[in-house]
Amino acid sequence: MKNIAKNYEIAKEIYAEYGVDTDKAIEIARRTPISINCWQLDDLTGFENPDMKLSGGIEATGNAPGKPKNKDEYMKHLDTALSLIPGNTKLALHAVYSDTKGEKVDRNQLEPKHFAFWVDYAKDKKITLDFNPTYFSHEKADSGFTLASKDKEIRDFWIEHGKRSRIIGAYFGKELGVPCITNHWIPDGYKDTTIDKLGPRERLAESLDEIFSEPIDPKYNIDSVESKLFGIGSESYVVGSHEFYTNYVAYRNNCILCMDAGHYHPTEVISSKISSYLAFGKELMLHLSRPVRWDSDHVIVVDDELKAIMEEIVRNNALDKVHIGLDFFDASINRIAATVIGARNARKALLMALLEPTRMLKDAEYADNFTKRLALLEETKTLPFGLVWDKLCEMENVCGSEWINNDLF
Ligand code: RNT
Ligand code: ZN
Repeated sequence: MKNIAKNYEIAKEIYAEYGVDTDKAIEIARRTPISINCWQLDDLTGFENPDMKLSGGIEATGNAPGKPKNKDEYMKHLDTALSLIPGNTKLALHAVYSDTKGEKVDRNQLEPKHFAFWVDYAKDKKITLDFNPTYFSHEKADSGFTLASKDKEIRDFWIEHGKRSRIIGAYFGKELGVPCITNHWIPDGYKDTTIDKLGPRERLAESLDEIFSEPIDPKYNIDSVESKLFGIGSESYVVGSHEFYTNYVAYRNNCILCMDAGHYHPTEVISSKISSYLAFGKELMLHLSRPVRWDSDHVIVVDDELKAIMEEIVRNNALDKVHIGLDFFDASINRIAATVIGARNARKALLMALLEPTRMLKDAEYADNFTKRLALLEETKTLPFGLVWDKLCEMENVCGSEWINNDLF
């Protein structure tokens, strides 16, 4: 058995030599919300239709056994996952996780009551909720276009879905006392060389204007719009590009930008972009994901980019400005464990950033002592992070590293 208390005392002393208060780091790491994507548990199947075919150019590849067969099984798997995830947790739902009690309710008819059971669940588990309209996996998205469609009837259908999603988000926020982030991602784009790139973007701007026309108190709901570079079937042109949404957010000021770590050129990283939004006082939503060669949505690991993202948030004092959400789906490994691994990694990386001797590093930088900056950065890599993480888990009543003895494996 590990001696968590004794180990922690040693770690605390070592970090103090670098001017880092480990108690404070743990406290902030515990209370910062991290929004866990509900869709890793069942490959984004949801409850709307058991034969759901995922569309929109996103894919959960693999066929590991154990995918939940129905809502009851899904909820049990979620219970297990949550029991292994420490810290202030939000759960990000998608509109297809509604409960319509057997009644056929289309996406443009969804109401808060179809998600009331989630509010009860969240209250019971002491978590809060985020929301995502599902602008895909539906016959009205079969053309590959939704809010930017040239067909007004299609656009109107999805505009109504967007509006209703915000109302559901506001309901979550009101009930749970924490603003819901309602994240709008659409698949719209073309596979091959596109001639009119402007028309669809003008239509998208207009559709969004209509969706956001009703003001909602940000105490209850904040909307985010998620950009993308390409998808399967939209390799050549995506209407909702990074530049499109960056401009939309800046000019309209009615929503915030969501950056997904997998939605950029292979050598482009979101960690380097965060400060450019903070410089203008903007809030941001993040989808932490791991693109392996493409937007593959692998489970996030504690890699350089995940650490860099958390460092940017912490170094810039932006924990209340940057909303941290997860977005991955891997069907080749145990889906509950995948959720847990990703969620724990996000909070681990956050704690790592909070344990950085940022003061000393900034002092070296401002003194133009770049040699010291580099030396210090390298020294921090061997500090006893794991002992502090074990302490955090113990305080949360969640297994530390011994969670790998769980019978999920
Ligand atoms: C797709 C986007 C989007 C989805 C989820 C399921 O490329 O990343 O966030 O993954 O809405
Ligand atoms: Zn995403």
